[in-house]
Amino acid sequence: MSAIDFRALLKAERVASNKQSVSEPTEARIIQATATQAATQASLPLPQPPSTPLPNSLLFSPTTSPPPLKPSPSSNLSYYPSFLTPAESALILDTLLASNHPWHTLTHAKRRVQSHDASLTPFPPYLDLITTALRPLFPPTHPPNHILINEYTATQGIMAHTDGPFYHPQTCTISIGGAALLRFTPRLASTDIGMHSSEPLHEAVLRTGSLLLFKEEFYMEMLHEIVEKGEEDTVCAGERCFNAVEGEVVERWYRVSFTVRHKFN
Ligand SMILES: O=C(O)CCC(=O)C(=O)O
Repeated sequence: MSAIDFRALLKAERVASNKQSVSEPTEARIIQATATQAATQASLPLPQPPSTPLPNSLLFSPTTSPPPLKPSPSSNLSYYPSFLTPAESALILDTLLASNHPWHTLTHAKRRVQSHDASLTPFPPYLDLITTALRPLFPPTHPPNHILINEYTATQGIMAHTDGPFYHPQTCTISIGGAALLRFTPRLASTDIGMHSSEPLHEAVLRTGSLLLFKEEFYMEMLHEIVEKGEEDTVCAGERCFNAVEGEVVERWYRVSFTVRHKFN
């Protein structure tokens, strides 16, 4: 799999899982990521070959697409609400679910992950579309060359962690499916991966089709996490959530994220 910090994240999730007094609910993945009700269905996604061919490029361009939403707390946190069109999102999700790239199911967190390292194997064409569109947002010396794909049910999250020193300190997260609230919490020391976090410093709602880019202090000095939830919604309140209105309800359901980085070789 990928870098050492990813292993640390798995370990942290295992520790947290062992602390839980109740077993995780038996969750199933969802057939149609475009149907909200599907979030409660107990059925596995059926791999479906995409109905249309891949385009030559995504519509997104940092110069012609709408600029990142302002105001954000820092220029090192940028939210692009429309990185993918609904048609592009559906095509990318279908291609992902129909691909034969191996998934790794996390033993305790239960979600499925895929790792793609272009320094080992070229990206498949549908991921090339994403990295090509993102390339202008990365320094030319550190182009995107690594993608981690996380698949979540409505109740799953990801423990507080940093992405670690094996990558250029910039992460791009693209979301398809349900929304999620990404919380940035203080990082106390380099060994804090997986520790219970204190109050979030900042939050960002990750909606379908969006791109969140964070770097520098958001990468180096803060942990990020998506809290594990029951079926209830998350309420995003207060000034710390820069891209939601106060009190906005964030609907959690089936979600896939693509986290794109430059991995040092
Ligand atoms: O699902 C997300 O948006 C976050 C994923 C993440 O934090 C990671 O891959 O390190």
